[in-house]
Amino acid sequence: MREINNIVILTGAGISAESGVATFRGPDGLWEGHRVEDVATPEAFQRDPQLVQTFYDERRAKLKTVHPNAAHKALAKLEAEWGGDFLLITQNVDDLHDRAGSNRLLHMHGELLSGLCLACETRSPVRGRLSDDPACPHCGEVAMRPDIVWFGEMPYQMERIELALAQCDLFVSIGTSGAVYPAAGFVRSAQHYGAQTLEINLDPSEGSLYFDESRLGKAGQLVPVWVEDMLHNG
Ligand code: BV8
Repeated sequence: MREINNIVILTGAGISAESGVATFRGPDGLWEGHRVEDVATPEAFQRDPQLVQTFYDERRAKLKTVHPNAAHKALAKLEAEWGGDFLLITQNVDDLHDRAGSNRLLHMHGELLSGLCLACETRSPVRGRLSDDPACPHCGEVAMRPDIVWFGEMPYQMERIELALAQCDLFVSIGTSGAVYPAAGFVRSAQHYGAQTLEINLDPSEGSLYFDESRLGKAGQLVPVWVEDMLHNG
């Protein structure tokens, strides 16, 4: 086991569950009452932009009612106090890691609080509703879409992610079902480069067998314990 200096963490919807943010693959397999194909693909946006804009407007509005939980806060503490390299990659589009104080944070699937102008390709903060067709603050065109990576679109900053996975000594996956690629493949990349791998999840993920260690339980309980252990015995 090589010494642990560089840590890469991947989070998914499960880390926000205890904050009251719905995860995706509920028993009915629907996303907040919608089929994925109807709200989270470029084709869905072409077909029914108002449905898609409203789906994201409703999730954006909900952010005002939820708060970071102990797991988000513990990861921000680890980043602040860890002596080596650290990168937190999240699949989540909520702002809970940001509000918990994480800085070395990468939203690989975009963010609810950001909008992307299809006319000038500039990103700008969005607090209100895109279904009201606001003009782009940069170019004035009415052509804003959610700054979200839909199915069939390339996740953000993949080169930076691949470099971090190649250089990390420890890869930790928290609160993700391991159902969505390329994120679900990160554990195998990390392992290929010799990193140790740990999964913290309520249930075994689809990629559990690839992890050196799996800790099953709630992130709000297990992540703070793991962080304290890393900071005092890492
Ligand atoms: C792409 C934004 C190609 C939208 C999201 C093989 C290789 C490459 C691609 C594919 C492939 N096979 C299929 C694909 C296509 C597809 C894919 O993976 N499909 C799956 C369904 C099979 N992938 C893509 O399309 C990706 N793009 O491949 O581009 C390309 C190449 C070249 C050029 C152009 C393009 C893009 C995927 C991104 C889609 N967008 N999000 C939105 O949010 O509205 S993905 C979406 O799912 C969210 O980001 C979410 O985070 C993510 C994954 O879900 P999870 O986070 O894991 O959430 P889930 O509910 O599933 O699980 C929650 C887990 O938490 C559970 O395990 C549960 O047990 C646990 N849990 C619950 N409570 C707790 C808990 N754990 C701890 N504590 C708790 N309290």
